Amino acid sequence: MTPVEPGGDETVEATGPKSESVGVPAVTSALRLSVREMGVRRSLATLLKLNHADGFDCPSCAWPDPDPESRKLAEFCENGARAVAWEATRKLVGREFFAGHSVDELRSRSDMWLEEQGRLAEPMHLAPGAERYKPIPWDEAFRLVADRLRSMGHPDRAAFYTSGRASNEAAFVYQLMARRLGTNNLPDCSNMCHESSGAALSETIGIGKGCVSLQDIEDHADMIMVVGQNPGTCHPRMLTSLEKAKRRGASIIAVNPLPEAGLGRFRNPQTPRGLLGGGTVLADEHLAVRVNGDLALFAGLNKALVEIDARSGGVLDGEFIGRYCEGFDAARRAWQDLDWEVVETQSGISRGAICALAQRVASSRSVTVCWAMGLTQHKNAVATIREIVNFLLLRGNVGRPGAGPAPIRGHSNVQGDRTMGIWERMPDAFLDALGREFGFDPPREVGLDTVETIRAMRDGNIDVFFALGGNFVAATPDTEVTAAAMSKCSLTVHVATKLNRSHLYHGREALILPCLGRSERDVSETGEQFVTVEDSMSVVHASRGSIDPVSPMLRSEVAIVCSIAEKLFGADAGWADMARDYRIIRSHISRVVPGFHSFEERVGAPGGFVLPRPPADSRTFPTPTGKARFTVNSPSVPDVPEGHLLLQTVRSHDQFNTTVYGLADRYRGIAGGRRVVFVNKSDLQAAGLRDGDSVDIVSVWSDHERRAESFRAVEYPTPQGCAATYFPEANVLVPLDATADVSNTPVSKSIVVRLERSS
Ligand SMILES: Nc1nc2c(c(=O)[nH]1)N[C@H]1C(S)=C(S)[C@@H](COP(=O)(O)OP(=O)(O)OC[C@H]3O[C@@H](n4cnc5c(=O)[nH]c(N)nc54)[C@H](O)[C@@H]3O)O[C@H]1N2
Ligand SMILES: Nc1nc2c(c(=O)[nH]1)N[C@H]1C(S)=C(S)[C@@H](COP(=O)(O)OP(=O)(O)OC[C@H]3O[C@@H](n4cnc5c(=O)[nH]c(N)nc54)[C@H](O)[C@@H]3O)O[C@H]1N2
Ligand code: SF4
Ligand SMILES: [Mo]
Repeated sequence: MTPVEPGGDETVEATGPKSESVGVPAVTSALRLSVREMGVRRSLATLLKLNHADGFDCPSCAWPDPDPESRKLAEFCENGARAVAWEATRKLVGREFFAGHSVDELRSRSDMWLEEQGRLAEPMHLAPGAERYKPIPWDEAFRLVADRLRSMGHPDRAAFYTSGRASNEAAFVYQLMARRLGTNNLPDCSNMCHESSGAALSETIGIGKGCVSLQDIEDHADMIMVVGQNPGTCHPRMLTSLEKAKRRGASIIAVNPLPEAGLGRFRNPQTPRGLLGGGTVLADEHLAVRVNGDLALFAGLNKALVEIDARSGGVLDGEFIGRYCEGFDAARRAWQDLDWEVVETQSGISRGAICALAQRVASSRSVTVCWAMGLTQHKNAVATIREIVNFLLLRGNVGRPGAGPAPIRGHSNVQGDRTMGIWERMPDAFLDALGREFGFDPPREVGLDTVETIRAMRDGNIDVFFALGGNFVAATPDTEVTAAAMSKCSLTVHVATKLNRSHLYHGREALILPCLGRSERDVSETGEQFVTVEDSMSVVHASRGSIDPVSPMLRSEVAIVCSIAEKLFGADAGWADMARDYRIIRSHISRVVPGFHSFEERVGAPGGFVLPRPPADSRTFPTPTGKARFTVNSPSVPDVPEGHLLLQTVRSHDQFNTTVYGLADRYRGIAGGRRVVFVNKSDLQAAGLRDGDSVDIVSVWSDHERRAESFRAVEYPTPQGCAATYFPEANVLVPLDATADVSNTPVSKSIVVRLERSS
């Protein structure tokens, strides 16, 4: 059986891509859901606090908030409201639920059904060999985890996964617990997400984060490229910022194999123009690049820029290159030698179109490039992003207003978690500071990332798998392999808000530890606590829940981690104090993490503070040589045999990662189901198929073929040779060993497949 089953009935309707986004229907549907899940009182108590300086941070994506003075009463999008309703529902999953459903039975339910049952209400334990989870007192659960961690032969036999919703405070105590135990095995969702961005940016500009602020996009950039990103669905309020940019004259270029609705006409529900008028057309141009053709495209753009400069001068920023960069000559030679035919074939974009865009770039004062998963989940993802850095460096588009690289983060605090030390390879300076602050010697060997953790579990090398949030089994590649790997652990522990598939594909023994969500008040013995988060633009700010916890049995993530650590390391190690008063954690952070001096004071300011980003702040590049680096990246694409397609996996409008809210994908015209595969008309014809046919997707890899059954073929405007389908259903198709160079991110957007008519 395939571990991830679709939700709902599968009579899928497909009516083609839409060219317009947002507007009133979206907002009404979000409000209806809020009232259904939370009732009127909880809806008001949450939605009016969402993304406000005295409220809580949206648990959905990592798009930044405007300055406190310019925030509106309703400072959220449809998806933010939906995420809150999903979290703040009053439905509970407690002991009666688990008594009524065996683990086996729950496995036959869809992901959507599992989460729909409500919030996890109390700690649950699955004894070895048992069929059902049973309640366990918190203290016993903590002791059990500590005992198992203590009895492992080596600290590296544990792995501590983090999903990007954990607060800075929770992440900091969590990594401290792992390192005090003696391991750097801290895999996280970032390994599957923006790891490639971090790797490419650190190497070239010296920091693994973006260098752009909200003001750069809204007020300064005169060209914004949105590459491999679907903001209408995944970062909806970005459309508001793009609209502002557009209305002051900036041009917006979309680079995407799919014509995503968000970049077409945008009807902003917060303006009369959006409510009553025709809205704003955002993208000036859509380049329908082939899947994974971006490296060729940007190399082509760079070649064209160099050529135009050679012809008419004044295009490259010679002064910037001379003063701040290295490696330019080698890169220029590589562009000169690059064959236009290679560029055109790999990118699917004509030389004429690339040169026209280069002209436009050459006459733009400041260019920002935004990107997300469309770039990071390919074999050559790191090279692609390095080439984008080349593109920016050529015209000095780093370290001045409106210019720079902008990786747009996914989970609301995934960037903050990394800053707090959730990484299997934190630099020595961080480990030194951590060791000094807490008087121990942190482990120095590089730990396991996500893919390596799965391999280690599969090979019987992990005893305890601990997850701070997330849905490891469904989100990671090679679902069947991962599900089997989990069962090799002696204990699997999930700190979670909702029941999900990872709780059902468990170790010999398992625990589910229910925690508070962002929207809920967090009251400890010393009073009400707040936590902090960091958004995509490196702004750190406070987040305070505003409603009563849905169950009195819930604990905060900080409290759960500190309680386990106290059992492990003893009562005098300060863990209980940190759980009682988060200011103590912040004070430790202020001495360990760069950029956090006077943390408590500065985070008290409305809207918080911005972390230093030397390339953006002062054109300082903290690379080993102190220079920004041009790199040589030869364009490449996967080898796709005749009769095969390159499949990418995307999110629908009605999901947040493995959380499936509904079965529609409004902007792509899909309703009633998720098992669809979007294919170009000519590829359907070549395979003897038609729109509406039922097909199996078969992925081809060196070890063996993988199959996902019964998808509805949807004729769709994607470049020839390319296809798209939804994750997590498609994760059965992604081989564990198919990962990006350098970043080791699963290549979830470059899967070589063929379609076969379902039998
Ligand atoms: N509603 C909603 N919001 C979310 C999430 C969610 O699941 N649902 N998830 C959150 C998370 S964790 C993340 S990381 C972000 C993800 O945000 P996105 O990266 O925007 O999300 P994806 O659906 O993965 O879409 C990737 C986009 O890249 C395009 N693409 C695919 N392959 C290529 C390629 O080779 N080249 C180019 N140029 N484009 C390509 C796809 O067509 C699609 O438009 O969203 C966050 N926000
Ligand atoms: N094929 C394919 N696979 C992908 C991707 C892709 O594009 N294609 N994208 C990848 C990306 S970008 C990412 S980020 C990963 C996501 O991987 P994960 O972060 O592991 O997955 P999520 O679906 O976000 O996790 C959802 C679960 O988190 C728990 N949860 C929600 N809120 C909280 C909270 O406040 N605290 C705690 N403790 N738990 C909470 C709930 O129980 C919920 O079921 O998936 C990756 N997998
Ligand atoms: S754009 Fe992202 S962070 Fe902002 S309200 Fe929408 S989902 Fe939440
Ligand atoms: Mo992500």
